[in-house]
Amino acid sequence: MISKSSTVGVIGLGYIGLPTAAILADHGVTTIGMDVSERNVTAVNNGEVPFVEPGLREVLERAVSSGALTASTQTPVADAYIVAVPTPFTDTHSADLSYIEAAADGIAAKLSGGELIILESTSPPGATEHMAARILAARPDLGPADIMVAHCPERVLPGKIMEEMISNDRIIGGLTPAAAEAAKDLYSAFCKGEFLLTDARTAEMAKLTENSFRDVNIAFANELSVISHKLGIDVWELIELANHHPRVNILQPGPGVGGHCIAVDPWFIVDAAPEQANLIRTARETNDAKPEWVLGRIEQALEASGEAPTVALLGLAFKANIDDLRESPSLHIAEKLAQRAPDAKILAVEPHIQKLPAPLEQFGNVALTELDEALERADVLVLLVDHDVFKSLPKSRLGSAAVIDTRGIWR
Ligand code: SAJ
Repeated sequence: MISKSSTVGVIGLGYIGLPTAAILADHGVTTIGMDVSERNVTAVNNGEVPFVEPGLREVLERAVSSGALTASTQTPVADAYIVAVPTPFTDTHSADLSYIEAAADGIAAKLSGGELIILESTSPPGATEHMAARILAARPDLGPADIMVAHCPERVLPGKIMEEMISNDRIIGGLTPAAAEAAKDLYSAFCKGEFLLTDARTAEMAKLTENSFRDVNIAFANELSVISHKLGIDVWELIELANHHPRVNILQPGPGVGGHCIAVDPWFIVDAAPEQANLIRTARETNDAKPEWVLGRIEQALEASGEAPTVALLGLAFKANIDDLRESPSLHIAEKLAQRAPDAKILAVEPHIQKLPAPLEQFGNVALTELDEALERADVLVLLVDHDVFKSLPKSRLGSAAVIDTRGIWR
């Protein structure tokens, strides 16, 4: 039985694992975080957050200084484990389960029987069963009845993780009903949302479904923006008007869909049922094609502004008010533009980072630039991310530059 006196090992101290570990510890549960990165582990033990997430630093500092949270590069002995490692996709859009497998191997070596093992990483259908089988294969002395395994997908929104981790409802899919109940006990330590118990496969698919739903809706908005541009219609006004209908709720177009979730998860469904997942695949392709459409518009504007133009790209993160560049369409646009317009000077403005991201370093024509300087120098201004600092700019600051606003903030 998992109780407040249990020790919990959190495997992977990234965007999800670290907030989970900090919140668990802050609610009095002895928590040991494990990460393969020595740098991350040292940062956590010093109460420092290695990435931007509002509110996390305060909770982490409390958790570490109370002694409830420690971090290590070794998998700890614990009563329960939460696995929160990445599940990237391969070149063929299949899920890469190698991080889950490595976590399973580390945990297997520490088990004595009776432990609860929760997979939180977003996973294709069957991944939880795969993780359990891998653990049991490494420990022939244990049988399926000796461990409890569940999938509890995280559904928090980056930028609001600290609130949503506590208030969101939680889907809990057990390989057995007892495993689901044990996981519910563990999350009860801090989660105030409703617990929705099911089997592991349905839980895996529920998480993928939520993100695919959002991807399809954004693809609809992105397609509308391309159609509206052709027809000379303001897509943001169009969507605002349509959304006044009581049963219409269209999301917002942008430069494409990024991040490690919505741009990735629908592919796991396509990979699991390629013949059936037509709409989901088309939505992914529509969103993936949007950066190229934006690039075309930038190239036209550069041509119109004569020789050796200066272009400012406002925002590189995958969405507003964070520093996360994973699968970022804005970063992709910056990279492609640097390649395709060697004569242009590219000023990349990203207030949330201090250093030009590695993929842009190889180009001599890109510089990380302060907003004020970029506004002063740009012939073409491209708004890629709706960071608050850009939203609060008065229109008068845009000067005489040609403006391409992919988020509709300066209409
Ligand atoms: N985006 C648009 N238009 C919109 C909304 C988003 O273009 O109207 C773009 C964003 O700019 C970004 C991408 O979509 O590039 C994804 O951003 P997001 O805010 O929609 O989602 P994430 O990836 O930060 O978080 C999602 C959330 N899922 C849902 O809302 C269904 C979150 O709850 C999940 O926990 C998270 O994925 C995850 O980890 O799976």
